[in-house]
Amino acid sequence: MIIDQTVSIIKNEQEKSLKRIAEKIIAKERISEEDGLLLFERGSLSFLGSLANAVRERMHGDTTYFNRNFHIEPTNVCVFACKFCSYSRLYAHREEGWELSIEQMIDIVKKYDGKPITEVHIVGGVHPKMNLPYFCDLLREIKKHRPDLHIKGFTAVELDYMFRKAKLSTEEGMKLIHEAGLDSIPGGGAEIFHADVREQICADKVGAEGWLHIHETAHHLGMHSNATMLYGHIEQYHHRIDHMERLRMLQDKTGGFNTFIPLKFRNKDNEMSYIHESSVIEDMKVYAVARLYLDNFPHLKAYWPMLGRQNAQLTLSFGVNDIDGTIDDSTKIYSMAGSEEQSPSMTTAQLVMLIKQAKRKPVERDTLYNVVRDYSEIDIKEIETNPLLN
Ligand code: V47
Ligand code: SF4
Repeated sequence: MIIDQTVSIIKNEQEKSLKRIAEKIIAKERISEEDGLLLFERGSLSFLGSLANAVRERMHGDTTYFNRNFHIEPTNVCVFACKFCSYSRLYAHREEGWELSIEQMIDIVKKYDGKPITEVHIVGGVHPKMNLPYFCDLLREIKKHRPDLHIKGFTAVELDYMFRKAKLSTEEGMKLIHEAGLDSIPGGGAEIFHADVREQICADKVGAEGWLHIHETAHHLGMHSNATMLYGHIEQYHHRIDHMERLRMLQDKTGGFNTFIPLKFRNKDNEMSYIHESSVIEDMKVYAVARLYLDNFPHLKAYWPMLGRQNAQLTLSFGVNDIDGTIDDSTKIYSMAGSEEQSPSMTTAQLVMLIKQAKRKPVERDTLYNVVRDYSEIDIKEIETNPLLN
């Protein structure tokens, strides 16, 4: 009896706390780390979903962005040994991997000649021989061929290695690579910032401070960047909150982040394959809490090649307002880790359909979220048959 009463008091206290958090969010007040933790621990899916959706609609209405991009993965040879990575091969085993020459990468760019693509996304392994001058040459060649293409490339992990090898400070290296043509920085390499987790899953690559410093430096140069969080492995809720707190603090300082991208850990063929993947319910909670916690991040993105199309569609009710791009079938980082999308590629018509089915408004954007075209009033048949639209 006493136990029952105690449980009921605790439950009531928690319900009151959740109500207070909801009131803060509705009043546009910032929630604390403690609040964030309680949302993960006690927030039901429907509670989190309705709050996150309210925030999303307050910020963006029904607008759901996508972009038209393609990916280049220069190599999967990597000096690091992240335990969750299914994609990389050590230099000693490089015959099992790939190493693209500048000519081969320019040939990939040329495949998109005449197509209304606005962005190239370049991310790969950290190759000991592909150095800063090599990538600056690549960037200059891409810009020479297609000056209007926005180049979003190289995670903070790749940049940190390149700059250190070139014996340059982060500021010097970033200035050099920006001048060579790098426009913005993708969000990868963040994983989980907390040292207790980082030491166990990716001990040898740049740590939280280094990752944040690289992004801060880019922001000071006027570049924008994204941030990711690899979730659903050994991390606990407080590690996720700590991760988002550090990002929120930097964003308060610089305002340079565009979008936050939670990345679901996939468990095929890596040293962490013994860990079960998170449930769809947990996935949706991560998106919702991210939308509620990161009040200064303008956008929340679901990366569909990794989540799958149907789950990506579902995230549109849990705070997400961006589902990345058309991509193409060349990206291997997720297919090798077990994603359902073995050759991820969606046409514009398919992306528009996916967004319209969720009763949202599909809008093509460029990397910096300038509107390229509003597709809400354009008929799917017209998109399918007009090569400029599809
Ligand atoms: O940092 C590696 C992740 C990231 C696995 O900024 C895995 O628009 C899940 O940077 N399961 C690199 N994730 C990808 C990246 C990215 C992706 C999409 C959009 C943007 C953007 C950036 O891929 C790595 C790591 O967190 N990753 N292995 C895995 N087994
Ligand atoms: Fe290398 Fe990136 Fe894979 Fe880590 S996640 S091993 S840095 S390719």
